[in-house]
Amino acid sequence: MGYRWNMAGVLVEPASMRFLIIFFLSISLVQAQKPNVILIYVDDLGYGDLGSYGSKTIKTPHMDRLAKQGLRFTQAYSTSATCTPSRYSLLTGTYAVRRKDTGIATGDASALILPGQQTIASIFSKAGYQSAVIGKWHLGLGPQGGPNWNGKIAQGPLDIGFTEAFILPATGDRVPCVYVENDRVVGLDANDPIQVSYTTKIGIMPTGKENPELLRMKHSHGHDQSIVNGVGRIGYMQGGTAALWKDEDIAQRLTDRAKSFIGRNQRKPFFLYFATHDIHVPRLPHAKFLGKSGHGNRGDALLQLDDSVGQLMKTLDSLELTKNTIVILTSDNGPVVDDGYLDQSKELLGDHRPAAGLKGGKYSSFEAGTRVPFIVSWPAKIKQGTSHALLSQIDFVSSMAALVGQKVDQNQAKDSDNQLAAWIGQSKEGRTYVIEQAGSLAIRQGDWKYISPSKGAAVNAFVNIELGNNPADQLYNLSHDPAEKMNLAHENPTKVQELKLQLRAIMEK
Ligand code: NG6
Ligand code: CA
Repeated sequence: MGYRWNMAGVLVEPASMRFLIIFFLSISLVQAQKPNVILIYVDDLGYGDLGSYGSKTIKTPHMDRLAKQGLRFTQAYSTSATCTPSRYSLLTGTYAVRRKDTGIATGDASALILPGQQTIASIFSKAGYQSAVIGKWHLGLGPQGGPNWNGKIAQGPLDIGFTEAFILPATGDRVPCVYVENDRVVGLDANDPIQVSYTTKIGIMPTGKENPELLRMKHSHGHDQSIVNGVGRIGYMQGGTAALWKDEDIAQRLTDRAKSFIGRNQRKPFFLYFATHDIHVPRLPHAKFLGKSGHGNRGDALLQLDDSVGQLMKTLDSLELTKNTIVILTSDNGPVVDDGYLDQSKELLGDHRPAAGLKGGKYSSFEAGTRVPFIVSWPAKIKQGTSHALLSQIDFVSSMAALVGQKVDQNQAKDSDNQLAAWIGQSKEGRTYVIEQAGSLAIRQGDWKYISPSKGAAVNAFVNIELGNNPADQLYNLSHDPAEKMNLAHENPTKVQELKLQLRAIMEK
């Protein structure tokens, strides 16, 4: 007497039945409570570009709301001062500098992360998350020899753990200027196949070099190959006319796609890697934003970016997902004003200070190259405030794995530590050191920063940025000298030696 059928069709006594019910209930509660994660990975956003990081002239209310409802970090770093290596490290948890082929990728590069390799997406997927990448990819696609633009593109985001992808293959200024959805170019006409070359001119599309009169936005350096939508790009392409993106629509197209992903997955846990094209060049914001910042196209692109973030937040609000969604907003590298197009950003910069007084910028080993805004919002768990913990994006993989209870294969995520407690404000301590990759390799440990010797140019005259390359050792004390003006290497040979050895030991790991 008293025995019942359980859900699996097995006869059990009432006490065990109660236990089973509680067990299944708690499992489903845990399921229900799994937080969603949105990583907003902005392109080329500087430490001083947001109101919440000191910008006075360009208004960024939505990103500031994120900062206000969450934690704003002051000492957080991307791993590199350019895009491809930062993204590689972010997604894999291994410093890109360990590989020779992770410099800025061309638009026809083959996949840098191979099928089956562990990534943050594969970890989220294992934890039962839907995971999408929407936006800029720039990590190569396809097997050796590059992707097949006219068929199924093998070796893409779907092969490394993402359940859905809607991407720009490389950057806005690199051909092919088309979207890829999952593993196919969107809107491609089979009778007008795409060809791409990064070595020789192909096809009949005019180039910026030969036909500058056809350009609606002139380049200041580079960007004089195929003209797409009146803008010179890097690389040559032919065909794919029906599939070409419209630069002015990119932000909204990506935002709409992200909103739809959130809407479709509102009842499942999801991970959204939202990698904006803004505020990278070419900066061609929608007419709604053009001329609105008073600071040229870079400022206008910031307004557009803020609007995209606002739309995502509104979507979360309306679906009542805000509370249990972790939103992280950060950047792949520091700021650059003229990155190759004459778009009035330099002329109208005015008092805006994209790097907030830090030295250098994009491409640089100095602080502005990699110290970036970093905001984490999670209303259900995180107290508002500011954290000075030392953070690196290299820890995204291990920290998020810890969040969702997944094991990390440390052989594959060699450099990633679990820093979840610091990321969600439960600890004031972050890492003891960070590695910064640019023309030379730097290490920051506490307040000390050591930049290893490099023979590269000291200044990139095109972008007007001090790169931090120096044939001699450089040592700075960031608490006394945040702008890295005084090289203290001579006076502190012991510190130089200590950091040099530490850097070597980490790289030999
Ligand atoms: C540089 C481009 C620059 C930008 C950068 C990559 C020239 C002269 N400059 O080579 O415009 O595309 O590569 O930026 O071509 S990143 O943010 O994707 O790393
Ligand atoms: Ca970038």
